[in-house]
Amino acid sequence: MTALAIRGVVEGFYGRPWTVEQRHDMIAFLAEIGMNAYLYSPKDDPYTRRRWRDPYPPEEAERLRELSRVSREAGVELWYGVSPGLSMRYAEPIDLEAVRAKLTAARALGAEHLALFLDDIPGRLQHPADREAFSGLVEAQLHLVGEVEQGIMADPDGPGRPRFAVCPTDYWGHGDDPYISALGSGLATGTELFWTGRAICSPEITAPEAELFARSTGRRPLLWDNFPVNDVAMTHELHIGPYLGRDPRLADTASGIFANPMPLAEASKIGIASVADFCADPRGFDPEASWERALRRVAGARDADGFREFADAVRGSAVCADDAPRLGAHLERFAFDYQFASPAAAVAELRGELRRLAGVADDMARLQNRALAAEIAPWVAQYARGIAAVDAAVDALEPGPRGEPPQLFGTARAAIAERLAELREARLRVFGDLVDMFLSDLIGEFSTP
Ligand code: 14T
Repeated sequence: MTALAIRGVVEGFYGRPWTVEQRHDMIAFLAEIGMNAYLYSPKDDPYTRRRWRDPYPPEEAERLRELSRVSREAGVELWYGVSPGLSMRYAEPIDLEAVRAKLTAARALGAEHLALFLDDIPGRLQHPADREAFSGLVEAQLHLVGEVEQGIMADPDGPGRPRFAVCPTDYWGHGDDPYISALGSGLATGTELFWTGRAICSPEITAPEAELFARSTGRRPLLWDNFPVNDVAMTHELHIGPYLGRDPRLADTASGIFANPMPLAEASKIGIASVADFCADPRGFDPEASWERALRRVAGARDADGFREFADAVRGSAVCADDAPRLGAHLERFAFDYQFASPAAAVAELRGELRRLAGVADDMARLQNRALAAEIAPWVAQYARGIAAVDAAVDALEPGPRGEPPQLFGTARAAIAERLAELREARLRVFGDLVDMFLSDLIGEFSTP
């Protein structure tokens, strides 16, 4: 059993950063599930990115110091990442010094390891002086990285032996694209290089891909896994499904994994717990079994079964394509039985199931884990709306003789069309496309009369 060396969470999403309490609670959770790293770099902490040059004011500095104390006591290594790329002038000594000062300050506040993030910034040099001084982005960035490597990482007076990781500007891709190959080849030996896989949110990350990355960059990738993150264009999704598509052989071909979570800290624990399982033993990892355990761990034994039922409707994510398989099976059964067995019995059976699911929705408001209940509330409301809409639709059917597919007409059709419009308006993704397609079919949305 080979565990990955670096196993952790990067608070690296866009949106409201976690609160101090959520962060401390998360560190305790990481320790509990066997992770060993927490990387602080919320995109919307002004001092990591937009105002990266500014030092932390005393109060915020104190928070970082406290975070390092909490981490140390838990046995979780604190990393700090700065993102200077939005306004960096690579040829400007003052800016190089400012990056160094920021990272030095982070170490002084207790961060053990450091990271330089160059993601989501202009892909071309913006300042005329930079274009003059460097052949291109790679050369400019290597100049900056070199300063940090020599300035801080080689500091004989600094405490401990820090690790250093770079997030490149092209942080996803095949692993041997010209930018990443050139950047990787220019880094110092021990410097870690982040990679999110083939895509930003990669459905799969395979060992051959990681090997290609390693060959072209001179180092195994440090995986920045954009799971269960739901920021930017994904804010209408709740990512509490299973962790799929990670090659067991990454045990030998990656240097570690940082999972990038959701702004919803409590709900993120589900995905994070499965990433921890994978990191502990990639070859023995069973995604579905790990998921079931994670759901139980976070929701608690009392609520586990109901929560499992709800979670089935929001399994989908970049790594998981099967949305709501349980309701899906019932709807498939219904469509078949309505047409080929007994329409009335098919309606009765589906309505029974829907009544059960409506009960699950009610239970979700009463979860013992209150933080979890609050975070998932918008999706639970959408879940309840979806179930109510399907129930209303099926109730309005007038089952005739067998052989006819279910169809709604007249005022019933109009009423369900309205519910469908409401579901779409809410935009929250629950049941994947399942309920939408079911209702759309019943009202014959796209069939010409
Ligand atoms: F650094 C990277 F590895 C990375 O993933 N950067 C960001 C990350 O902070 C964010 O949470 C994640 C998921 O949205 O993806 C990157 O951010 C993006 C990616 C986009 F495609 C932001 C906007 C995009 F259009």
